[in-house]
Amino acid sequence: MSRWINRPEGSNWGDFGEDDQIGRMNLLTPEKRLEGLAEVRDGRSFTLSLPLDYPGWSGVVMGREPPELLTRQVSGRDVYNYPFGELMPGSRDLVCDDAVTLSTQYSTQWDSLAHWGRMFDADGDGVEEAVYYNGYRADEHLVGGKKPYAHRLGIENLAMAGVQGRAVLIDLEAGRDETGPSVGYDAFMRAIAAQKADVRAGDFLLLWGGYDELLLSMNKNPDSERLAEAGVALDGSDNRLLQWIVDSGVVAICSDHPAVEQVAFEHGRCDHGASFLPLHELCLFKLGIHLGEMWYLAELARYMRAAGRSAFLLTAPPLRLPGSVGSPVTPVALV
Ligand code: UVW
Repeated sequence: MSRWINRPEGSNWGDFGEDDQIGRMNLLTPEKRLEGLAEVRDGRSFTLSLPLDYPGWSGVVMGREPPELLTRQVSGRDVYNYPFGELMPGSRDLVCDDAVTLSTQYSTQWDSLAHWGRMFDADGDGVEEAVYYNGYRADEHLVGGKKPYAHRLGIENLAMAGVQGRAVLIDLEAGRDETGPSVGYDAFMRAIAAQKADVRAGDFLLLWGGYDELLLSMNKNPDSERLAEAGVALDGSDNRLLQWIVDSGVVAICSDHPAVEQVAFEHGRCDHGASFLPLHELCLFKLGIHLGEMWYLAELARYMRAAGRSAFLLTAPPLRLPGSVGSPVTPVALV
């Protein structure tokens, strides 16, 4: 039985198949991967992750906490500098192991399509229900009916999609005017034109606005007000910009900003029916475009600017963590 009768206006639900769980990643074909490979000219690589204990705040976004390393014990001893001779007499080996508790979306991360849903009458009975991309529900996937939750649209789908292909980095500063950190359609077009960037269907779109360097300079003691004032990000309320995303065919959008789009917390409310984060709604809920957040892009951006280039090969698989809504990621750009 189909999960939906009504699909949201402007969505592509069903276009990639009734049970599709990866959305636009379907456009990442073998040809696109070869296009990515063809952009490699210098053989230099850039690691696009922050240290995962950044930003340094605690509980600020959806209760997310920094990672906590733990040491396990065997026979009452920490498995740290552990003499293996305790288990195997005669051995002179030493072992260190550890464990970690991790908010999967605390730092450099992928949002899976399970991250953002909305209330919508998908089954056409006049009553709204809680649904996600392609009509998937969250509540039917509990493991044994209780926590931990495991979402069928979770990050494992992305992990198995082979996250490697042609990417284009846009330096948002190049198009921005002095009116603030919000980048709408006009400023975005100016940035693309200034770089003569060629964004194609099937590409990963990476956006740099300088948030990463500011955050690093704060040494895990982030000044949220300064970050909000300086954090260059897309204006998710600009319909022309949203339409550009629809038309572009990009498979994912990744940014050094923690939300990719500006977050208007100060309004304290949404107009009835509106989304609090319209770009999240368009990308994760309607079109199946994965979002990458808090990526470290500064070094790559400077290198590409100096070289007069924008495109490269991106490799960025998330953890293959079944059921998880998000994942830390250590993306690599090969230029
Ligand atoms: C929120 O959870 C507010 O969004 P994200 O981490 O995707 O920016």
